[in-house]
Amino acid sequence: MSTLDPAGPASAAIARLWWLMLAAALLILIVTVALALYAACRNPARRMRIAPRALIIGGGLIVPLAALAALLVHGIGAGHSLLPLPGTPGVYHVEVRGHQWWWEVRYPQAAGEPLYSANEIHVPAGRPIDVHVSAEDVIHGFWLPRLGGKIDAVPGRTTVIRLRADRAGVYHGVCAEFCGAQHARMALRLHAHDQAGFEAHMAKLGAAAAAAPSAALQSFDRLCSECHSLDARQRGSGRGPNLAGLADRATLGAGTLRNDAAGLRRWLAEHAALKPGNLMTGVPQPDAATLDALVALLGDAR
Ligand code: HEC
Ligand SMILES: [Cu+2]
Repeated sequence: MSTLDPAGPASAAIARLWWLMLAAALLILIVTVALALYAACRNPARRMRIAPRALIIGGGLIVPLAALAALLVHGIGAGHSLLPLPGTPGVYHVEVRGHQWWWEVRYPQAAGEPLYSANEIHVPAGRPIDVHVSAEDVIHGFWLPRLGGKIDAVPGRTTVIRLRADRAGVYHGVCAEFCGAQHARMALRLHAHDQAGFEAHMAKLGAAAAAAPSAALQSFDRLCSECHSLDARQRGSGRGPNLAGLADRATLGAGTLRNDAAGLRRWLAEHAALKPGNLMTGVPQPDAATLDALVALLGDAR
């Protein structure tokens, strides 16, 4: 998650600014130390004095003004590269909503209903992505360090950040604004695919959950559907992450556990202890047979 390992134009501009500031700070440090050493080594009788007025005007006005002006020029350039400027062709649009403590993802579709997912965002690589960021409850911070700067997720408004992943790959992110007890367990991932891989992923996500009525599904409806949907085309109540395509996610509980059969079992049995205070509350402990059935149901595609 290093900002110094940029993978897109927005983060590259920020990294350039960082290196520039480091270089300038180092240069100033070296010059200052050299002058101090020079002054210390000189014969005291021949020591040169700088008039106080010159020191104030030079050191207090000219140097900071020059430094701030240089920073401003570069900062404006870097900030500009994060803006969702209109008129850019081929922009892909995705919506991300912060919840305590997970990320809801909504993919508007050119034709048809939007698709919902959570904690992992899939996008095409090499294309500008406008991420429309909002929040359900408190202020969260959307941040994918290798792709761009942070942007606040504010309840009641939508902020937009433009990112681009130059190459296919997985990019990790975190919530960057303290949002309550489990702020540290609010990770997210962005998968950038080539066009074919991206289309395949979205088709898979949108495919009707081949939900043959089963005992597992009945248990799910009874215990879980108040908060979760198993169908990417349905948001459900929005109280919990959409669980369609859960098997394709790397983690459970927004980075709390690895997502495999053992992890799923642990999450269902111990989520309150693993992520204390998380809002999956009041779920009766499923008996062993129900637990097996739910793990099989959610781990389906694995
Ligand atoms: C009261 C609402 C509620 C109920 C009922 C509920 N959950 Fe959850 N569930 C949540 C919330 C909220 C989260 C997100 C927790 C977090 O990461 O902070 C969650 C997370 C999960 C996750 C992790 C998803 C991910 O992508 O990280 C799984 C799996 C899950 N729930 C399964 C279930 C199952 C199975 C049931 C039924 C036995 C159930 N939940 C019942 C609210 C609920
Ligand atoms: Cu948060």
